[in-house]
Amino acid sequence: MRELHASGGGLHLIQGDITKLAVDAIVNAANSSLLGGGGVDGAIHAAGGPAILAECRRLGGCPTGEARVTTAGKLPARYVIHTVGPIWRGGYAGEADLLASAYRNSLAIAKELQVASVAFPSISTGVYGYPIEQAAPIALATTLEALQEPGSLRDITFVLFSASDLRVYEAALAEAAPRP
Ligand code: AR6
Repeated sequence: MRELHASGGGLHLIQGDITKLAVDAIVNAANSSLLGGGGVDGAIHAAGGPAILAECRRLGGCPTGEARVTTAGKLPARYVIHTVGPIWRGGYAGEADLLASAYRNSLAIAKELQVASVAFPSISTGVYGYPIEQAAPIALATTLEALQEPGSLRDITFVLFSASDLRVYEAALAEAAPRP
């Protein structure tokens, strides 16, 4: 595990299943219907139970790049922040800005909730096809920025599903924040 401690907070990279994390809020890589799907979205709804989907129904969807919050049902986390990353269309359709917005808007909700710990999956790099080598630096830059800002947020954990995804994030973190 690679950890970086910055101004009282920390950025952590781990391999695992985000549904198991007992953090204040986990982030879901949802689609704009917010009505569930495959990947991490399917895993969160399966483990969290029907209460999350019932709340999602009342939210009436979420545009790409934005985020919404529900409680976390049976999950160990307190909240699920649902965000919608961009579908990869080759890189010239505003994907990078939309991905950064998805992270920033998720973090804005975490700050509104005044939570201390948040866990993210690697948004858009599964079904949505965003190349992980290009997504990781955006994910890390936006979250490192949020940790520098004043507020309640202390710990951000990226939960990577595979060892190879973890290696990509570790390499990107070494680039973003070289060790002294
Ligand atoms: N914990 C952590 N990461 C996971 C887990 C898990 N339990 N399960 C999968 N991943 P994806 P997207 C990883 O496809 O690309 C859904 O159908 C996965 O290996 O879940 O943003 C939605 O409803 C990958 O690295 O999300 C949307 O329609 C990462 O999570 C669409 O997929 C993201 O992959 C969103 O696609």
